[in-house]
Amino acid sequence: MATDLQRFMSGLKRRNPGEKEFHQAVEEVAADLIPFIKAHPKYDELQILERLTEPDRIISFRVCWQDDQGNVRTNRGFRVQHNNAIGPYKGGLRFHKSVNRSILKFLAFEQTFKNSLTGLPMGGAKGGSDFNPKDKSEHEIMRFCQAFMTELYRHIGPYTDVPAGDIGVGAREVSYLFGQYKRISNQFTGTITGKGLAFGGSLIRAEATGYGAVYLLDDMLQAQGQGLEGKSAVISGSGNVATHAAEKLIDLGARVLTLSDSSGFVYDKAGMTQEKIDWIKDLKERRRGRIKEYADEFGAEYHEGARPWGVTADLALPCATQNELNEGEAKTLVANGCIGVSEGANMPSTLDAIHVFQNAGILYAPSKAANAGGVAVSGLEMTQNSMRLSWSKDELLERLRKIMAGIHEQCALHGRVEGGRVDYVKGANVAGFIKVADAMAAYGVI
Ligand code: NDP
Ligand code: 2IT
Repeated sequence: MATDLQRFMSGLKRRNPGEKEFHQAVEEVAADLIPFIKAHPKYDELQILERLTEPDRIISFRVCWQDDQGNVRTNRGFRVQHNNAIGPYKGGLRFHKSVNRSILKFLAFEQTFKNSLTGLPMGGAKGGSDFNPKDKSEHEIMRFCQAFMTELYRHIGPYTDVPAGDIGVGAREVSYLFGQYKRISNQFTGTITGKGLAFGGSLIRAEATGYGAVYLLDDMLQAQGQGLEGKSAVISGSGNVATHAAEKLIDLGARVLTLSDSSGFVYDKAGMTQEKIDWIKDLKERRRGRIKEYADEFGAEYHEGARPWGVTADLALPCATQNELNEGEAKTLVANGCIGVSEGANMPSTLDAIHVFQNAGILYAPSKAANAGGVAVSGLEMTQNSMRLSWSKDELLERLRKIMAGIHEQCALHGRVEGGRVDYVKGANVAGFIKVADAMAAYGVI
């Protein structure tokens, strides 16, 4: 006989054919929520889970621009406005050749739970384009951002939907997007976060996702009477999230052994330092180079076409992309003595990999909890924009630290399982759900 979860998933798959990333994200959440809803039937009567797995709306549009040779190029742009029960839609924009509806639907769905966990009034959304920024000139990137915003601007606003960055959308792209938004709308509002400090941006927004993922790991270790000091860590990615996670780990006394990009990973047995991380930030942000150059510069090992999960370490932080850590790799990490995983990326572990971590009983912080620091400081950027004031670095670090501690507390409250252990997946799913579900219930059938 089919279980409730199987029945729910077969309906979802029928309604959303071929969207495998979306199916995966929903299955992880539904596995925890279906039993929770059974115990709290009011959510069932109101069909909250059914409604929460259907985005409020999906906007898809053509983006036409001209390359440096004058050729006309066409890309597809999207905004998935998933749920605004507890605040304006909020979530990043991703520019990557792999972007499609399924990927943005999974990201927007996850964002709704993540934003709820921060305790700030933000709904969930995600957007982006299949535009590949890698082989494009600065001028091409600017023209693309302007063309993209020329269509997106009518769907967003400070009380409607507030985009930000994600893969392929960093400070440069956010600036071009915001500049075009301001120009067309003729309004200076906080409609995008991750802005430059000169035009309404917030201190520590760039650092927040990586730092937050490390703070949560620290809280999980501390709850077991342990700490980060002296622990070794493997990290994937070398972008915004990965470099700032590395920076905070080093700051708190851990040893960072690896970083990667889509071509391969570097293994620095001597351990990375703040100077080396600064070098990588310059390599990636300004020079737009490849991680291999790190190995040449600092005499580290380079493993072409491979991921770092085979390197022995106490901690693992996947900070690149979805499904970058599979079941076999999870088993290797556990067999090599890994005791803690914190997901800087969104949905980096496959469902089977998650089950390996859960069955091994190691500390595992799922992405919707672990990487919530980024959107949390985006929320604080919105607050500062509304007040027309800016907080200091210390004030923001303190607020971020408290928000991550609050997420740890909520996970512990809702994720306690037999034997006193905390299942952070269950905790994050249930805690994130309750606030959104109660708001939806209060509105009636809409
Ligand atoms: P960046 O664009 O700054 O960096 C992305 C990194 O991941 C690069 O090293 C990139 O390598 C690597 N990467 C991207 N796609 C792939 C792929 N298909 N296979 C292997 N490696 C890949 O992005 P961010 O650091 O901002 O984002 C990283 C992750 O963190 C994403 O999952 C994002 O959704 C998530 N996240 C980001 C937040 C933020 O505030 N920026 C907030 C919360 C989550 P290469 O250059 O070779 O492509
Ligand atoms: O996945 C994410 O949480 C982000 N890319 C950040 C979203 C935001 O609005 O800052």
